[in-house]
Amino acid sequence: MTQKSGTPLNDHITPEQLFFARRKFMRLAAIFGTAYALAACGIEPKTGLSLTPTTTPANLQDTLTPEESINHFNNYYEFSFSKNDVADLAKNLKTSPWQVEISGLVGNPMSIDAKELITRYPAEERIYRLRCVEGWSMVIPWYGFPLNRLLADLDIQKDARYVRFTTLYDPDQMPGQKSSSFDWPYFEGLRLDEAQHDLTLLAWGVYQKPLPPQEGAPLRLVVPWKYGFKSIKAIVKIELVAEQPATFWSSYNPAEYGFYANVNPNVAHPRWSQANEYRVGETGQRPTLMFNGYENEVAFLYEGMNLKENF
Ligand SMILES: Nc1nc2c(c(=O)[nH]1)N[C@H]1C(S)=C(S)[C@@H](COP(=O)(O)O)O[C@H]1N2
Ligand SMILES: [Mo]
Repeated sequence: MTQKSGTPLNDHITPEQLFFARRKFMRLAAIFGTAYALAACGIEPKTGLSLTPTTTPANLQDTLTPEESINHFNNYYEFSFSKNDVADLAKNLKTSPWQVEISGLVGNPMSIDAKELITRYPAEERIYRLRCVEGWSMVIPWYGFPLNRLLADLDIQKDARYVRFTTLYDPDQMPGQKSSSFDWPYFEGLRLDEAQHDLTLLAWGVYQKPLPPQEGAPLRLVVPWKYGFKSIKAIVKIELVAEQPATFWSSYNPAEYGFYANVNPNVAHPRWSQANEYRVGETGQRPTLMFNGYENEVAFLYEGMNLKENF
């Protein structure tokens, strides 16, 4: 069974919903075909699906953001700066075959097709909040597997302290990469212990379907306690490295975007407050929570650190 770290179930996830999720998962296996069904076989038969939803403070009603909104309100600068245009501009992205290189300070480097990688690890549904640094948020039902499962198979060398991720570079398919304002391809990084945290997900599905291109198909990162820009899409490379890697937004504007990018209502962006957020589909604002509401799970990672300096 893949659920560990005692992540409590949401108050709002009822047994009926768990049952429903299980039935949906059976459908998911059918949608994805044999390979994915095989992945499903790795899961304890009684449960059928390892549900590891977010921990939600009792006073916060987290409703899933509609699929339509999730799929048509996207940040993906490889395609457009305009959130509503991404879905259409990305729709022909060729996501198979898709080679992922896993390299750097590991005993077991590999180059593996995304489909094969995905089928190696049992699928889990993870309902996570996503909070963009711009001040909007969603609640998204992802499918994927914890990155730590893959990391455990790599024979990580002892001087590896960070993980670096890179997006596909293909300006013909990703016209935004023809713009010289940015240092393409998109690149991101996590400290190794952040990457190994059970909440850190490699996602390949959303709403019981494979990720659509605009959502980062075929494989993306989801780090729910950090601003959305850490959750890099369309990953082609995962490297274990010794030094803190440079990251896309921090390289573009180091005064405004840091390496850590932990959601923090007490540390304002230089140009706007981060105290509140707009939940897509709602009216008005709601308060932004420390570490996006995952404080109990992740605060230990930053004990003794100055979060204003390490923003
Ligand atoms: N490769 C790549 N990954 C990316 C981005 C991007 O422009 N390119 N945008 C980031 C930002 S700013 C956010 S908020 C999330 C948005 O994810 P969504 O479109 O699935 O909501 O993706 C992140 N991952
Ligand atoms: Mo974002």
